Amino acid sequence: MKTKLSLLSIAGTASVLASCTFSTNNAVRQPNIIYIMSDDHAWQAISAYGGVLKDIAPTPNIDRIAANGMRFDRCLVTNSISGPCRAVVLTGKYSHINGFVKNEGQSDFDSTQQTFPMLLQEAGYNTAMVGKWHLGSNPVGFDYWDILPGQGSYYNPDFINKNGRYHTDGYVTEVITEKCLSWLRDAKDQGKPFMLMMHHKAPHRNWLPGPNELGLFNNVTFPEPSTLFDDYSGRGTAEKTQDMSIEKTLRLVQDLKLPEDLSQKNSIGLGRMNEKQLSAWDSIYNPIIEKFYSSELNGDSLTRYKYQRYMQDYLACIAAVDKSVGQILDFLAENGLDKNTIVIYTSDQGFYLGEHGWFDKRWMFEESYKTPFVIQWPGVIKEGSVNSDMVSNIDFAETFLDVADVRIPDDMQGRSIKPILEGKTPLNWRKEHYYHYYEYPGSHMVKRHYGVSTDRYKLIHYYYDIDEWELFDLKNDPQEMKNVYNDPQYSDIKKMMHKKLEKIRKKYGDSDELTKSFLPN
Ligand code: SGN
Ligand code: CA
Repeated sequence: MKTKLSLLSIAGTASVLASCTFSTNNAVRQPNIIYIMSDDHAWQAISAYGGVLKDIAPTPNIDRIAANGMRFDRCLVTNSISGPCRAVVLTGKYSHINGFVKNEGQSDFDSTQQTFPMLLQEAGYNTAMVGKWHLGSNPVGFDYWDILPGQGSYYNPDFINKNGRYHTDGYVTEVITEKCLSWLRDAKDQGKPFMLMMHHKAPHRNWLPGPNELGLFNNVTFPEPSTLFDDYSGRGTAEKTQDMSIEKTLRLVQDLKLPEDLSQKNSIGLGRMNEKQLSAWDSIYNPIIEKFYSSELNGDSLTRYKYQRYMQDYLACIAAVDKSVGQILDFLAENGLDKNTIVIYTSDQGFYLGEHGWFDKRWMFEESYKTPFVIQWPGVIKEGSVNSDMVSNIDFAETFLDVADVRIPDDMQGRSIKPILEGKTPLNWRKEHYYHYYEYPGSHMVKRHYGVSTDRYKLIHYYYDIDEWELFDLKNDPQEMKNVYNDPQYSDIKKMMHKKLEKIRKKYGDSDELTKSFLPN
Protein backbone atom coordinates (compact mmCIF):
# COMPACT_ATOMS: atom_id res chain seq x y z
CA MET A 1 0.00 0.00 0.00
CA LYS A 2 1.43 3.34 -1.02
CA THR A 3 1.27 6.32 1.28
CA LYS A 4 -1.60 8.76 0.74
CA LEU A 5 -1.08 11.63 -1.63
CA SER A 6 -0.55 14.83 0.23
CA LEU A 7 -2.89 17.68 -0.62
CA LEU A 8 -1.45 19.66 -3.45
CA SER A 9 -1.48 23.42 -3.46
CA ILE A 10 -5.02 24.37 -4.31
CA ALA A 11 -5.34 26.09 -7.64
CA GLY A 12 -8.39 27.93 -6.47
CA THR A 13 -10.94 27.62 -9.24
CA ALA A 14 -14.39 26.14 -8.86
CA SER A 15 -13.78 23.61 -11.57
CA VAL A 16 -10.66 22.38 -9.84
CA LEU A 17 -12.69 21.83 -6.68
CA ALA A 18 -15.32 20.05 -8.72
CA SER A 19 -12.77 17.49 -9.76
CA CYS A 20 -11.83 16.63 -6.16
CA THR A 21 -13.07 13.35 -4.76
CA PHE A 22 -13.26 12.40 -1.12
CA SER A 23 -12.53 8.99 0.30
CA THR A 24 -14.17 7.97 3.57
CA ASN A 25 -11.25 8.87 5.82
CA ASN A 26 -9.01 11.37 4.11
CA ALA A 27 -9.75 14.11 1.70
CA VAL A 28 -7.64 13.11 -1.28
CA ARG A 29 -7.35 15.20 -4.36
CA GLN A 30 -6.92 12.78 -7.23
CA PRO A 31 -5.51 14.28 -10.42
CA ASN A 32 -7.09 13.72 -13.80
CA ILE A 33 -4.89 11.80 -16.21
CA ILE A 34 -4.66 12.34 -19.97
CA TYR A 35 -2.47 9.74 -21.60
CA ILE A 36 -1.71 10.68 -25.22
CA MET A 37 0.02 7.95 -27.18
CA SER A 38 0.77 8.15 -30.86
CA ASP A 39 1.97 5.28 -33.02
CA ASP A 40 5.59 5.02 -34.19
CA HIS A 41 6.59 8.56 -33.24
CA ALA A 42 10.40 8.56 -33.07
CA TRP A 43 11.87 10.63 -30.24
CA GLN A 44 14.31 11.96 -32.87
CA ALA A 45 11.28 13.66 -34.45
CA ILE A 46 10.38 15.72 -31.38
CA SER A 47 12.01 19.10 -31.18
CA ALA A 48 12.27 18.99 -27.38
CA TYR A 49 14.56 15.97 -27.72
CA GLY A 50 17.12 18.05 -29.60
CA GLY A 51 19.07 16.19 -32.24
CA VAL A 52 19.35 16.87 -35.94
CA LEU A 53 15.63 17.49 -36.46
CA LYS A 54 15.40 20.00 -33.62
CA ASP A 55 14.62 22.92 -35.93
CA ILE A 56 12.43 20.93 -38.29
CA ALA A 57 10.22 18.69 -36.14
CA PRO A 58 6.72 20.25 -36.03
CA THR A 59 6.14 19.67 -32.33
CA PRO A 60 5.58 22.99 -30.50
CA ASN A 61 2.77 21.53 -28.39
CA ILE A 62 4.55 18.33 -27.42
CA ASP A 63 7.49 20.58 -26.56
CA ARG A 64 5.09 22.62 -24.39
CA ILE A 65 4.49 19.54 -22.23
CA ALA A 66 8.25 19.07 -21.86
CA ALA A 67 8.69 22.75 -20.96
CA ASN A 68 5.83 22.64 -18.44
CA GLY A 69 7.05 19.41 -16.92
CA MET A 70 9.61 16.66 -17.44
CA ARG A 71 11.30 15.07 -20.44
CA PHE A 72 12.46 11.49 -19.97
CA ASP A 73 15.54 10.69 -22.03
CA ARG A 74 15.62 6.97 -21.41
CA CYS A 75 12.10 5.58 -21.39
CA LEU A 76 12.56 2.00 -22.61
CA VAL A 77 9.93 -0.34 -23.97
CA THR A 78 9.96 -4.03 -23.13
CA ASN A 79 9.00 -5.35 -26.61
CA SER A 80 9.09 -2.78 -29.39
CA ILE A 81 5.90 -3.48 -31.31
CA SER A 82 2.39 -2.02 -31.11
CA GLY A 83 -0.04 -4.53 -29.56
CA PRO A 84 2.47 -5.88 -27.05
CA CYS A 85 3.41 -2.34 -25.93
CA ARG A 86 -0.24 -1.50 -25.41
CA ALA A 87 -0.74 -4.68 -23.36
CA VAL A 88 2.31 -3.80 -21.23
CA VAL A 89 1.02 -0.27 -20.60
CA LEU A 90 -2.41 -1.54 -19.54
CA THR A 91 -1.26 -4.41 -17.34
CA GLY A 92 2.12 -3.27 -16.01
CA LYS A 93 3.37 -6.77 -16.87
CA TYR A 94 5.86 -8.16 -19.37
CA SER A 95 4.54 -9.80 -22.55
CA HIS A 96 5.34 -13.32 -21.31
CA ILE A 97 3.08 -12.68 -18.31
CA ASN A 98 0.20 -10.73 -19.91
CA GLY A 99 0.21 -13.22 -22.81
CA PHE A 100 0.20 -10.72 -25.70
CA VAL A 101 3.67 -11.18 -27.17
CA LYS A 102 3.28 -10.10 -30.82
CA ASN A 103 0.94 -8.46 -33.36
CA GLU A 104 0.82 -11.24 -35.93
CA GLY A 105 -0.42 -14.79 -35.30
CA GLN A 106 -1.46 -13.82 -31.81
CA SER A 107 -4.75 -14.62 -30.07
CA ASP A 108 -6.71 -11.63 -28.77
CA PHE A 109 -5.62 -9.85 -25.62
CA ASP A 110 -7.32 -11.35 -22.60
CA SER A 111 -9.16 -8.19 -21.69
CA THR A 112 -10.64 -9.67 -18.54
CA GLN A 113 -7.22 -9.60 -16.87
CA GLN A 114 -6.31 -6.86 -14.41
CA THR A 115 -5.44 -3.51 -15.99
CA PHE A 116 -4.85 -0.07 -14.52
CA PRO A 117 -7.97 1.45 -16.20
CA MET A 118 -10.09 -1.23 -14.49
CA LEU A 119 -8.56 -0.39 -11.13
CA LEU A 120 -8.97 3.37 -11.65
CA GLN A 121 -12.57 2.82 -12.69
CA GLU A 122 -13.22 0.77 -9.53
CA ALA A 123 -11.66 3.59 -7.52
CA GLY A 124 -14.18 6.08 -8.93
CA TYR A 125 -12.42 7.44 -12.00
CA ASN A 126 -14.38 8.17 -15.15
CA THR A 127 -12.33 6.33 -17.81
CA ALA A 128 -12.18 6.57 -21.60
CA MET A 129 -10.20 5.08 -24.47
CA VAL A 130 -10.28 6.60 -27.97
CA GLY A 131 -8.29 5.64 -31.08
CA LYS A 132 -5.91 2.82 -31.96
CA TRP A 133 -6.36 -0.14 -29.64
CA HIS A 134 -4.84 -3.01 -31.65
CA LEU A 135 -5.43 -5.80 -29.15
CA GLY A 136 -8.16 -7.77 -30.89
CA SER A 137 -10.65 -7.95 -28.05
CA ASN A 138 -12.74 -4.93 -27.08
CA PRO A 139 -11.61 -2.66 -24.25
CA VAL A 140 -12.66 -3.45 -20.68
CA GLY A 141 -12.39 -1.03 -17.76
CA PHE A 142 -13.57 2.04 -19.65
CA ASP A 143 -16.78 4.00 -19.15
CA TYR A 144 -16.47 5.09 -22.76
CA TRP A 145 -14.50 3.57 -25.60
CA ASP A 146 -14.40 4.27 -29.32
CA ILE A 147 -11.61 2.46 -31.16
CA LEU A 148 -10.21 1.97 -34.64
CA PRO A 149 -10.55 -1.55 -36.02
CA GLY A 150 -7.01 -3.02 -36.22
CA GLN A 151 -4.61 -0.44 -37.62
CA GLY A 152 -7.47 1.84 -38.69
CA SER A 153 -7.58 4.08 -41.77
CA TYR A 154 -6.21 7.60 -42.21
CA TYR A 155 -9.12 8.98 -44.23
CA ASN A 156 -12.82 8.68 -43.30
CA PRO A 157 -12.00 5.90 -40.81
CA ASP A 158 -14.35 3.31 -39.37
CA PHE A 159 -14.60 3.06 -35.59
CA ILE A 160 -15.96 0.44 -33.21
CA ASN A 161 -17.87 1.31 -30.07
CA LYS A 162 -20.15 -0.72 -27.84
CA ASN A 163 -22.85 -0.63 -30.53
CA GLY A 164 -20.59 -1.98 -33.26
CA ARG A 165 -18.66 -0.73 -36.27
CA TYR A 166 -19.51 2.55 -38.02
CA HIS A 167 -18.10 5.01 -40.55
CA THR A 168 -16.84 8.54 -39.84
CA ASP A 169 -15.92 11.40 -42.15
CA GLY A 170 -12.64 13.24 -41.78
CA TYR A 171 -8.95 12.74 -41.11
CA VAL A 172 -8.23 10.20 -38.41
CA THR A 173 -6.10 12.43 -36.14
CA GLU A 174 -8.76 15.12 -36.20
CA VAL A 175 -11.63 12.67 -35.71
CA ILE A 176 -9.93 11.15 -32.66
CA THR A 177 -9.24 14.60 -31.20
CA GLU A 178 -12.85 15.72 -31.67
CA LYS A 179 -14.11 12.57 -29.95
CA CYS A 180 -11.78 13.20 -27.02
CA LEU A 181 -12.71 16.87 -26.69
CA SER A 182 -16.35 16.02 -26.78
CA TRP A 183 -15.89 13.38 -24.05
CA LEU A 184 -13.82 15.83 -21.96
CA ARG A 185 -16.53 18.51 -22.21
CA ASP A 186 -18.88 16.05 -20.60
CA ALA A 187 -16.38 14.51 -18.16
CA LYS A 188 -15.37 17.86 -16.65
CA ASP A 189 -18.85 18.28 -15.15
CA GLN A 190 -19.23 14.78 -13.72
CA GLY A 191 -17.68 15.56 -10.34
CA LYS A 192 -15.31 12.62 -10.74
CA PRO A 193 -11.64 12.54 -11.65
CA PHE A 194 -11.12 11.30 -15.18
CA MET A 195 -8.58 9.26 -17.08
CA LEU A 196 -8.48 9.51 -20.86
CA MET A 197 -6.32 7.48 -23.22
CA MET A 198 -6.09 9.25 -26.58
CA HIS A 199 -4.31 6.86 -28.94
CA HIS A 200 -3.43 8.30 -32.33
CA LYS A 201 -2.94 6.12 -35.38
CA ALA A 202 -0.49 8.62 -36.87
CA PRO A 203 2.34 8.65 -37.74
CA HIS A 204 2.08 4.91 -38.57
CA ARG A 205 2.97 3.56 -42.01
CA ASN A 206 1.87 4.36 -44.75
CA TRP A 207 2.04 7.97 -43.48
CA LEU A 208 -0.90 9.71 -45.17
CA PRO A 209 -0.79 13.40 -44.21
CA GLY A 210 -4.07 15.13 -43.40
CA PRO A 211 -5.81 17.70 -45.60
CA ASN A 212 -4.41 20.53 -43.49
CA GLU A 213 -0.81 19.35 -43.65
CA LEU A 214 -0.51 18.20 -47.26
CA GLY A 215 2.83 19.20 -48.70
CA LEU A 216 3.94 20.87 -45.47
CA PHE A 217 7.50 19.50 -45.75
CA ASN A 218 7.79 19.07 -49.49
CA ASN A 219 10.35 21.83 -49.83
CA VAL A 220 12.46 20.74 -46.89
CA THR A 221 15.71 18.81 -47.29
CA PHE A 222 16.25 16.61 -44.27
CA PRO A 223 19.73 15.92 -42.95
CA GLU A 224 20.68 12.33 -43.75
CA PRO A 225 21.61 10.13 -40.83
CA SER A 226 25.28 9.15 -41.02
CA THR A 227 24.28 5.45 -41.00
CA LEU A 228 21.82 5.64 -43.91
CA PHE A 229 24.12 3.38 -45.94
CA ASP A 230 25.05 1.04 -43.09
CA ASP A 231 26.36 -2.28 -44.44
CA TYR A 232 25.97 -4.06 -41.05
CA SER A 233 29.58 -5.16 -40.98
CA GLY A 234 30.69 -5.63 -37.39
CA ARG A 235 27.32 -7.10 -36.51
CA GLY A 236 25.55 -10.43 -36.92
CA THR A 237 23.06 -12.27 -39.10
CA ALA A 238 19.95 -10.51 -37.79
CA GLU A 239 20.97 -7.05 -39.00
CA LYS A 240 21.94 -8.44 -42.38
CA THR A 241 18.71 -10.37 -42.99
CA GLN A 242 16.06 -7.88 -41.84
CA ASP A 243 13.49 -6.57 -44.29
CA MET A 244 12.99 -3.00 -43.17
CA SER A 245 15.35 -0.92 -45.23
CA ILE A 246 14.56 2.30 -46.99
CA GLU A 247 16.50 0.99 -49.95
CA LYS A 248 14.80 -2.40 -50.40
CA THR A 249 11.62 -2.49 -48.33
CA LEU A 250 10.03 0.95 -48.75
CA ARG A 251 7.55 0.70 -51.61
CA LEU A 252 7.31 3.42 -54.24
CA VAL A 253 3.54 3.19 -54.56
CA GLN A 254 2.10 2.30 -51.15
CA ASP A 255 4.68 4.02 -48.97
CA LEU A 256 5.98 6.92 -51.02
CA LYS A 257 2.68 7.53 -52.85
CA LEU A 258 4.20 7.50 -56.30
CA PRO A 259 1.72 5.50 -58.42
CA GLU A 260 2.53 5.29 -62.10
CA ASP A 261 -1.11 4.87 -63.01
CA LEU A 262 -4.43 5.73 -61.40
CA SER A 263 -5.44 2.09 -60.79
CA GLN A 264 -2.77 1.86 -58.09
CA LYS A 265 -4.34 4.59 -55.98
CA ASN A 266 -6.57 2.29 -53.95
CA SER A 267 -3.60 0.38 -52.61
CA ILE A 268 -2.31 3.61 -51.05
CA GLY A 269 -5.51 4.12 -49.08
CA LEU A 270 -6.73 6.93 -51.33
CA GLY A 271 -9.78 4.86 -52.26
CA ARG A 272 -11.41 5.98 -49.01
CA MET A 273 -11.16 9.67 -49.88
CA ASN A 274 -14.08 11.78 -51.02
CA GLU A 275 -13.78 13.95 -54.12
CA LYS A 276 -12.65 17.04 -52.28
CA GLN A 277 -9.96 15.19 -50.32
CA LEU A 278 -8.73 13.46 -53.44
CA SER A 279 -8.49 16.62 -55.47
CA ALA A 280 -6.53 18.36 -52.67
CA TRP A 281 -4.25 15.30 -52.59
CA ASP A 282 -3.75 15.23 -56.35
CA SER A 283 -2.85 18.89 -56.50
CA ILE A 284 0.08 18.23 -54.15
CA TYR A 285 1.18 14.74 -55.24
CA ASN A 286 0.72 14.82 -59.02
CA PRO A 287 3.63 17.21 -59.58
CA ILE A 288 5.83 15.07 -57.28
CA ILE A 289 4.90 11.92 -59.21
CA GLU A 290 5.59 13.58 -62.55
CA LYS A 291 8.97 14.84 -61.43
CA PHE A 292 9.93 11.50 -59.95
CA TYR A 293 9.18 9.43 -63.05
CA SER A 294 10.98 11.88 -65.29
CA SER A 295 14.11 11.87 -63.15
CA GLU A 296 14.95 8.14 -63.48
CA LEU A 297 16.79 7.86 -60.18
CA ASN A 298 18.58 4.69 -59.18
CA GLY A 299 21.18 3.29 -56.77
CA ASP A 300 22.14 5.52 -53.83
CA SER A 301 20.41 8.55 -55.29
CA LEU A 302 17.13 6.61 -55.30
CA THR A 303 17.66 5.62 -51.65
CA ARG A 304 18.41 9.25 -50.81
CA TYR A 305 15.26 10.37 -52.59
CA LYS A 306 13.17 7.70 -50.82
CA TYR A 307 14.50 8.85 -47.47
CA GLN A 308 13.48 12.47 -48.19
CA ARG A 309 10.01 11.47 -49.46
CA TYR A 310 9.49 9.23 -46.40
CA MET A 311 10.44 12.03 -44.02
CA GLN A 312 8.19 14.57 -45.73
CA ASP A 313 5.05 12.52 -45.19
CA TYR A 314 6.08 11.21 -41.79
CA LEU A 315 6.58 14.69 -40.35
CA ALA A 316 3.42 16.03 -41.98
CA CYS A 317 1.50 13.31 -40.08
CA ILE A 318 3.22 14.41 -36.88
CA ALA A 319 2.22 18.04 -37.45
CA ALA A 320 -1.45 16.99 -37.13
CA VAL A 321 -0.73 14.94 -34.00
CA ASP A 322 0.97 17.93 -32.45
CA LYS A 323 -2.01 20.18 -33.24
CA SER A 324 -4.19 17.64 -31.48
CA VAL A 325 -1.97 17.82 -28.39
CA GLY A 326 -2.28 21.62 -28.51
CA GLN A 327 -6.07 21.41 -28.64
CA ILE A 328 -6.14 19.20 -25.56
CA LEU A 329 -3.76 21.48 -23.63
CA ASP A 330 -5.81 24.54 -24.63
CA PHE A 331 -9.03 22.86 -23.57
CA LEU A 332 -7.60 22.10 -20.13
CA ALA A 333 -6.34 25.66 -19.66
CA GLU A 334 -9.60 27.23 -20.86
CA ASN A 335 -11.58 25.10 -18.45
CA GLY A 336 -9.36 25.57 -15.41
CA LEU A 337 -8.43 21.90 -15.50
CA ASP A 338 -4.75 22.25 -16.34
CA LYS A 339 -3.55 22.50 -12.73
CA ASN A 340 -5.02 19.22 -11.62
CA THR A 341 -4.51 17.19 -14.77
CA ILE A 342 -1.46 15.10 -15.59
CA VAL A 343 -0.78 15.14 -19.33
CA ILE A 344 1.52 12.60 -20.91
CA TYR A 345 2.75 12.38 -24.46
CA THR A 346 4.41 9.19 -25.59
CA SER A 347 4.48 6.73 -28.50
CA ASP A 348 3.84 2.98 -28.43
CA GLN A 349 7.56 2.60 -29.24
CA GLY A 350 10.41 4.41 -30.97
CA PHE A 351 11.15 4.29 -34.70
CA TYR A 352 13.97 4.50 -37.25
CA LEU A 353 14.27 7.58 -39.41
CA GLY A 354 16.92 6.22 -41.74
CA GLU A 355 19.40 5.21 -39.01
CA HIS A 356 21.06 1.94 -40.11
CA GLY A 357 19.21 2.48 -43.40
CA TRP A 358 15.92 1.57 -41.72
CA PHE A 359 12.34 2.56 -41.03
CA ASP A 360 10.10 0.58 -38.58
CA LYS A 361 11.06 -0.59 -35.05
CA ARG A 362 11.32 -4.00 -33.24
CA TRP A 363 15.03 -3.93 -32.28
CA MET A 364 16.61 -3.46 -28.89
CA PHE A 365 18.67 -0.61 -30.41
CA GLU A 366 18.18 2.88 -29.03
CA GLU A 367 15.99 4.32 -31.82
CA SER A 368 13.23 1.74 -31.33
CA TYR A 369 13.97 0.68 -27.74
CA LYS A 370 13.58 4.23 -26.40
CA THR A 371 10.16 5.82 -26.68
CA PRO A 372 9.47 9.53 -26.28
CA PHE A 373 7.95 10.40 -22.91
CA VAL A 374 7.13 13.90 -21.71
CA ILE A 375 4.79 14.67 -18.84
CA GLN A 376 3.36 17.74 -17.14
CA TRP A 377 1.84 17.89 -13.67
CA PRO A 378 1.77 21.49 -12.48
CA GLY A 379 2.70 21.99 -8.85
CA VAL A 380 4.44 18.61 -8.65
CA ILE A 381 6.90 18.36 -11.53
CA LYS A 382 9.45 21.13 -11.76
CA GLU A 383 9.08 22.94 -15.07
CA GLY A 384 11.61 22.12 -17.75
CA SER A 385 13.15 19.17 -15.94
CA VAL A 386 15.04 16.48 -17.79
CA ASN A 387 15.52 12.98 -16.44
CA SER A 388 17.83 10.22 -17.60
CA ASP A 389 16.83 7.43 -15.20
CA MET A 390 15.93 4.15 -16.83
CA VAL A 391 12.16 4.22 -16.80
CA SER A 392 9.93 1.98 -18.89
CA ASN A 393 6.45 1.62 -20.32
CA ILE A 394 6.05 -1.17 -17.75
CA ASP A 395 6.04 1.59 -15.09
CA PHE A 396 3.07 3.51 -16.46
CA ALA A 397 0.30 1.42 -14.87
CA GLU A 398 1.78 1.63 -11.39
CA THR A 399 2.50 5.31 -11.77
CA PHE A 400 -1.13 6.08 -12.64
CA LEU A 401 -2.41 4.03 -9.71
CA ASP A 402 0.08 5.71 -7.39
CA VAL A 403 -0.82 9.27 -8.38
CA ALA A 404 -4.49 8.35 -7.97
CA ASP A 405 -3.72 6.89 -4.55
CA VAL A 406 -5.02 3.48 -5.56
CA ARG A 407 -3.38 0.34 -4.15
CA ILE A 408 -0.75 -1.10 -6.49
CA PRO A 409 -1.26 -4.85 -6.95
CA ASP A 410 1.76 -6.97 -6.00
CA ASP A 411 1.79 -8.80 -9.33
CA MET A 412 2.53 -5.73 -11.43
CA GLN A 413 6.14 -5.75 -12.62
CA GLY A 414 7.05 -2.10 -13.04
CA ARG A 415 7.58 0.62 -10.50
CA SER A 416 5.83 3.93 -9.90
CA ILE A 417 7.84 6.86 -11.20
CA LYS A 418 5.95 9.30 -8.95
CA PRO A 419 9.02 9.92 -6.78
CA ILE A 420 10.99 10.77 -9.92
CA LEU A 421 8.28 13.20 -10.96
CA GLU A 422 8.67 14.80 -7.55
CA GLY A 423 12.39 15.16 -8.21
CA LYS A 424 13.50 12.36 -5.88
CA THR A 425 14.78 9.32 -7.71
CA PRO A 426 14.93 6.45 -5.18
CA LEU A 427 18.50 5.29 -4.53
CA ASN A 428 17.56 1.75 -5.45
CA TRP A 429 15.99 2.71 -8.79
CA ARG A 430 16.56 0.08 -11.54
CA LYS A 431 20.04 -0.11 -13.03
CA GLU A 432 19.12 -2.77 -15.60
CA HIS A 433 16.25 -3.17 -18.01
CA TYR A 434 14.95 -6.35 -19.64
CA TYR A 435 13.73 -6.65 -23.23
CA HIS A 436 12.14 -9.47 -25.26
CA TYR A 437 10.90 -9.32 -28.87
CA TYR A 438 8.99 -12.27 -30.39
CA GLU A 439 7.54 -11.46 -33.81
CA TYR A 440 9.60 -13.67 -36.14
CA PRO A 441 9.01 -14.94 -38.75
CA GLY A 442 6.82 -11.96 -39.63
CA SER A 443 6.72 -8.47 -41.14
CA HIS A 444 10.19 -7.01 -41.56
CA MET A 445 11.89 -10.25 -40.52
CA VAL A 446 13.61 -8.99 -37.40
CA LYS A 447 14.80 -12.06 -35.53
CA ARG A 448 13.56 -12.94 -32.06
CA HIS A 449 15.79 -11.56 -29.37
CA TYR A 450 15.97 -10.79 -25.69
CA GLY A 451 18.53 -8.88 -23.70
CA VAL A 452 19.50 -6.70 -20.82
CA SER A 453 20.75 -3.13 -20.85
CA THR A 454 22.44 -0.86 -18.36
CA ASP A 455 23.18 2.82 -18.78
CA ARG A 456 26.27 1.82 -20.76
CA TYR A 457 26.09 -1.77 -22.02
CA LYS A 458 23.60 -3.90 -23.87
CA LEU A 459 23.70 -7.70 -24.18
CA ILE A 460 21.42 -9.24 -26.80
CA HIS A 461 20.66 -12.87 -27.60
CA TYR A 462 19.13 -13.70 -30.99
CA TYR A 463 17.44 -17.10 -31.01
CA TYR A 464 14.97 -19.34 -32.85
CA ASP A 465 16.68 -20.04 -36.18
CA ILE A 466 20.05 -18.66 -35.03
CA ASP A 467 21.94 -18.55 -31.77
CA GLU A 468 23.99 -15.35 -31.75
CA TRP A 469 25.01 -12.86 -29.12
CA GLU A 470 25.79 -9.17 -29.36
CA LEU A 471 27.31 -6.80 -26.84
CA PHE A 472 27.35 -3.05 -27.36
CA ASP A 473 29.19 -0.33 -25.48
CA LEU A 474 26.98 2.72 -25.78
CA LYS A 475 29.62 5.04 -24.41
CA ASN A 476 32.21 4.21 -27.07
CA ASP A 477 29.72 3.30 -29.75
CA PRO A 478 26.48 5.27 -29.29
CA GLN A 479 25.23 4.30 -32.74
CA GLU A 480 25.57 0.59 -31.95
CA MET A 481 27.69 -0.24 -34.98
CA LYS A 482 30.16 -2.66 -33.41
CA ASN A 483 29.39 -5.90 -31.66
CA VAL A 484 32.13 -6.37 -29.04
CA TYR A 485 30.86 -9.71 -27.74
CA ASN A 486 34.00 -11.54 -28.87
CA ASP A 487 36.43 -8.72 -28.11
CA PRO A 488 38.78 -9.97 -25.33
CA GLN A 489 38.86 -6.47 -23.86
CA TYR A 490 35.21 -6.88 -22.97
CA SER A 491 35.41 -10.37 -21.47
CA ASP A 492 34.73 -9.15 -17.91
CA ILE A 493 31.90 -6.92 -19.07
CA LYS A 494 30.48 -9.84 -21.02
CA LYS A 495 30.53 -12.04 -17.92
CA MET A 496 28.92 -9.31 -15.85
CA MET A 497 26.19 -8.75 -18.43
CA HIS A 498 25.46 -12.48 -18.69
CA LYS A 499 24.99 -12.59 -14.93
CA LYS A 500 22.69 -9.60 -15.09
CA LEU A 501 20.67 -11.21 -17.86
CA GLU A 502 20.24 -14.44 -15.94
CA LYS A 503 19.20 -12.54 -12.84
CA ILE A 504 16.76 -10.23 -14.56
CA ARG A 505 15.08 -13.08 -16.46
CA LYS A 506 14.52 -14.80 -13.14
CA LYS A 507 13.26 -11.59 -11.55
CA TYR A 508 10.58 -11.09 -14.19
CA GLY A 509 9.73 -14.79 -14.52
CA ASP A 510 10.99 -15.27 -18.07
CA SER A 511 12.66 -18.59 -18.92
CA ASP A 512 13.74 -20.85 -21.78
CA GLU A 513 10.63 -22.90 -21.20
CA LEU A 514 8.29 -19.91 -21.50
CA THR A 515 10.25 -18.63 -24.47
CA LYS A 516 9.72 -22.00 -26.19
CA SER A 517 6.00 -21.85 -25.47
CA PHE A 518 5.74 -18.72 -27.61
CA LEU A 519 7.46 -20.25 -30.65
CA PRO A 520 5.36 -21.06 -33.73
CA ASN A 521 4.27 -24.73 -33.93
C1 SGN B 1 1.91 -3.04 -40.64
C2 SGN B 1 3.00 -2.32 -41.45
C3 SGN B 1 4.37 -2.68 -40.92
C4 SGN B 1 4.43 -2.47 -39.41
C5 SGN B 1 3.33 -3.27 -38.73
C6 SGN B 1 3.30 -3.17 -37.24
N1 SGN B 1 2.91 -2.64 -42.83
O1 SGN B 1 1.98 -4.41 -40.90
O2 SGN B 1 5.33 -1.88 -41.57
O3 SGN B 1 5.67 -2.86 -38.90
O4 SGN B 1 2.09 -2.81 -39.25
O5 SGN B 1 3.19 -1.85 -36.81
S1 SGN B 1 1.80 -1.87 -43.73
O6 SGN B 1 2.20 -2.07 -45.14
O7 SGN B 1 0.51 -2.47 -43.46
O8 SGN B 1 1.81 -0.47 -43.39
S2 SGN B 1 2.63 -1.57 -35.37
O9 SGN B 1 2.98 -0.20 -35.03
O10 SGN B 1 1.22 -1.76 -35.41
O11 SGN B 1 3.29 -2.51 -34.48
CA1 CA C 1 3.64 1.25 -33.36
